[in-house]
Amino acid sequence: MSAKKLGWDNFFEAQLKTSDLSLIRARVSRQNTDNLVLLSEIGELSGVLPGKFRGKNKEDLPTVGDWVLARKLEHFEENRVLIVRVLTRRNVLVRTEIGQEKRRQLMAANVDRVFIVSGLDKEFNPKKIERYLLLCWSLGLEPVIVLNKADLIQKPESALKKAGAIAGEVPILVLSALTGMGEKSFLSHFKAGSTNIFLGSSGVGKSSISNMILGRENFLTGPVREKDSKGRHTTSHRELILTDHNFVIIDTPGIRGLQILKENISLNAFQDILNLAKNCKFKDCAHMAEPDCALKRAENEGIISSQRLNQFRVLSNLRRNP
Ligand SMILES: Nc1nc2c(ncn2[C@@H]2O[C@H](COP(=O)(O)OP(=O)(O)OP(=O)(O)O)[C@@H](O)[C@H]2O)c(=O)[nH]1
Ligand SMILES: [Mg+2]
Ligand SMILES: [Zn+2]
Repeated sequence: MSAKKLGWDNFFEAQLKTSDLSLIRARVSRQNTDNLVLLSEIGELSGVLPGKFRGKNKEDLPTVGDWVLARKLEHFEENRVLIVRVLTRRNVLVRTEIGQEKRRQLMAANVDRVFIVSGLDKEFNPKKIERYLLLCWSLGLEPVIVLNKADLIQKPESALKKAGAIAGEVPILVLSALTGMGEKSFLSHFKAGSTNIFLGSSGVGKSSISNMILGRENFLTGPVREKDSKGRHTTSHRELILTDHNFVIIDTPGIRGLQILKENISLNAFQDILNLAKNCKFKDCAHMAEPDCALKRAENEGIISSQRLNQFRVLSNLRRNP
C-alpha cells in the first residue's frame, strides 16, 4: 500500500518537519470505539490516541480520511501505534440531518470526489439530489450523480431529464451494481490516487457499488422495503478502503434527510468570485440583471464559467434566506 495510492500528495508532504520523518504516515480507514484502523505503507495498523487529544473539540479528532503521523512504542504489540499528529485537512464533509440540526457529524476528510447515489426505483427524488449538490459545491467539490438500479426500469430517459434539470454540468451516470451495466463508464470517473465517497439514502446501493468496484463482497448489503424502496440502514460505519484500481473509496451509512444549514454554507471555494464581486456597482448586487455587475461582465468575458457563477448564486441566496 503506497502512500501515494492512498492519496498522499504534496499538500500533506509540505506539512512534514524534519523531525516527523521517523514517524509513520497513515490514513484513517475506520473509527472503532477504542481504536482507529489505519492504512499505511507497512500495512494495516491499529491507532490509539494519546491523552492530549481528550480535551479537544470533537471535530478536531481524526476522522475517516484523515492523514495522521504515528509511532510504534516499545511495549506496544505489533501493528499498534500511537497517533502523534493529525495533518491539516484539505477539506471535510460535514452533515446535518433534518430534525437533528444541532448535531454536526463529520463524514470524511480529504475527499476528491463525491458520488451522489440515487436509486432508479421508488427512492428516486431529484430534490434530494439537489441538496447533496449544494453540499458539494459549498466545499468546492465536483460531484458526480449516479443513478443506480438501472436494471429495474426500462428507460432511464425521464429520470435523466429530471436529474439533468438540477445538475447543470454535473455528470449523470446510469448504473446497475447488480448487473454491472454502465460499470466501465462509471470507473472512468475515478482517478488514480484519488479519494472518492459514496453518499445517499439507505438502500440506494452504496455498499453494492463499493463491492462491484472491489470485485468481492467486502461490505454487507441489505434488502429494501417493497412499498417505498427504503433501505434498512445496513451500513453503520464509514469505511475507507484502497481498491485494486489504486484509488480509495469510502462507503458510508445512509443519510436520513440531508439538511443544508445556512451557517454551514461556505463560500470559501468561491474566493475569486467574491473578489470580483467587490467591483459590482451595487453593494447588494444579486448578480442577476443589475446594471454594471462585475460578475456578469466576468462571465461574458469568459473569466468565470456560467456554471460556477450559478453555483455561487444558489449558495449565496441560500445563505441569505434558506
Ligand atoms: N435491482 C438492483 N438492486 C440493487 C442494485 N444495487 C443494489 N441493489 C440492492 O439494493 C439493496 C440495498 O443495497 P445496499 O448496497 O445495501 O444499499 P446501501 O446504499 O449500502 O444501504 P445502507 O447501507 O443501508 O445505507 C440490496 O438488496 C441490493 O442488492 C442494482 O443495481 N439493481
Ligand atoms: Mg451500505
Ligand atoms: Zn453583481
